[in-house]
Amino acid sequence: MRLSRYFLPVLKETPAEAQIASHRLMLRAGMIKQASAGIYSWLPLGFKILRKLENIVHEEQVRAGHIPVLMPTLQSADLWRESGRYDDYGAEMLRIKDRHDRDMLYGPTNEELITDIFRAHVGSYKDLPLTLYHIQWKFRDEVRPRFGVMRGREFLMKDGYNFDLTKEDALHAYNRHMVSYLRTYERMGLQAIPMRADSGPIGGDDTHEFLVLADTGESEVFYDSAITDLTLGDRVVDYASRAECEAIVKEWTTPYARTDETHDAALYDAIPEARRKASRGIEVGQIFYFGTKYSEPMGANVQGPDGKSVPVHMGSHGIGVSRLIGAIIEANHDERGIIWPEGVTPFHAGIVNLKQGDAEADAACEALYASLVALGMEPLYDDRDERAGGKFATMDLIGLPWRITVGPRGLKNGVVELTCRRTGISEELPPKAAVEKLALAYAGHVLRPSL
Ligand code: P5A
Repeated sequence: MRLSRYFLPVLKETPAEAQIASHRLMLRAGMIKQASAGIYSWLPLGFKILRKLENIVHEEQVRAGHIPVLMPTLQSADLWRESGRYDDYGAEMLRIKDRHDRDMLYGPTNEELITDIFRAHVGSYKDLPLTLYHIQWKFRDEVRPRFGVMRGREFLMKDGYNFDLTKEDALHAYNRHMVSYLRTYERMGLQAIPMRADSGPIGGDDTHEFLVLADTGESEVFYDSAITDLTLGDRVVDYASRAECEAIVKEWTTPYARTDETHDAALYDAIPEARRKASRGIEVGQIFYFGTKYSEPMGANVQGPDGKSVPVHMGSHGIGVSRLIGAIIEANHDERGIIWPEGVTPFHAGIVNLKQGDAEADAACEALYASLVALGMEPLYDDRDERAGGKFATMDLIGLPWRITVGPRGLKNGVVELTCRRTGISEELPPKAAVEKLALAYAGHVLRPSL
C-alpha cells in the first residue's frame, strides 16, 4: 500500500475524551471513529487488524474441529421467552419492535438461536459431538460504555456452542476450547491467563475467564506468578485426545488464578509470598459449561444409544475480538505509539522515502516494495512529499514492527536503514540484506495479504 493513496486519518492532538492509552492511540492512529456512545466505525487500519484477528480465530477454531456458521444480529424475542432469559436479561438487552409489532432484539449472545438450529436439525446421538461457532456483532446496552472498543455497546465476538451426549463429552469440549484459546491468544502475541470466574447471565457451574494483565484492566485479579511461565509454544496438540487436552488444562489451572468474584483469601495466602500477585486484567474471553440449561427448556433432545430421548449437554465460549485490539495495544505501546506484535501487524514493514522525487531513492523504494511483496508481505510505503520527522512520527504511531528508511546519502554507500520499532535499534544494511532480515523476522508467521 502506498500511503499517498491510503486513507489513514491520523490525529495530531490527543483526543480529550480518551482516558486510556489504547483508546487514545486507536483514535490518533486513525483506526476508529466514534459513531455514538460505545459504537464505532472501523477505518481502514483498524478494520485490517480486526480482519487479521478474525483470521487467527477462525484458523484456530477450525484446527480444533469446530465448524463456522453465521447467525443474524437480530433475533426474535420468542426464543428468549422459551429459555426464560427475555425478562432476566434486563436493560442491557436492546429491544426492538418491527412494523408488525413483533418483539425483536439485537443479540447480546446466541445460546437460544443456536439451540433452535440444533433442535430443528439434529435428532440422534450419532451426530454428536458438534461444535458450531460464528464471529458476529453483538449489542449490549452497557450502563457505562468506556475505554473505546474495550467496553463497547456494539462489539465483535466469536461465540461457539458445543452439543454433546454426556457431561464427560461436554467437559472435553470445555478443555478443547481452553487449549485452543490459549493458542489463539499466543498467536496474537498475548499472554491471557485462564482464571476461575463467575458465570453471570450465561449460567452454569464451570467457567473460566481469560485475562490479559494490564493496569487499565477492569477486573481485579489474584494469581500465582508461576502461571506466567507457562506457554504452549510450538507444541502440536491433538484436539481429539481427551487425555492431552485434559493434561494441558490441568497444567494451566493448577496454579492459583482467580478474578475477584471467586477469590479465596485462604488459598491465596497459601501461595509462597514472592509469587503472590494481585493486579488488574482485561477479560478477552470466557468459556462455560452449563449442561442442559438451554436444551431442557427448549427441547433440544437427541435419541441416545439406548433409544431414550435426552437433552444434550452444552457449553458456550466467547472471544472478545474487537476488545482484543484494545488489549493488545495496552500490552504493546510506548509514548510514541503502538508496537504491533508480528502476528497481528496490519502491515509487515514501513518504507520511508527520505527524498521523494529523487530518482535513485524512488527506484530503491520501489525495488524494496516489490521484493517484500514477492515474499508475501504487505509493506506500507510512505511516498508522500513530507518531512522526514513527520513520516517517522506516523510510522511510530501506527506501530509497524519494522521500518526501512531510504535516502540518497545511504544509497551512495549502498545501504538503507532497518529499524526495529520495539527495541528502537537501527542498522545500516544493503537493501537485499534488509529484506532477508525481515523474511527471517516473519518466519513462522502466516504471510498473506489481508483486506
Ligand atoms: C460465551 C459466548 C458470553 O457471552 N455466550 C456466547 C457467552 N460470554 S461473555 O463473557 O459475556 O462475552 C464473551 C467475551 O466478549 C467480550 N465482551 C465485550 N467486548 C467489548 N465490549 C463489551 N461490552 C463486551 N462484553 C463482552 C469479552 O471479551 C468477553 O470475554
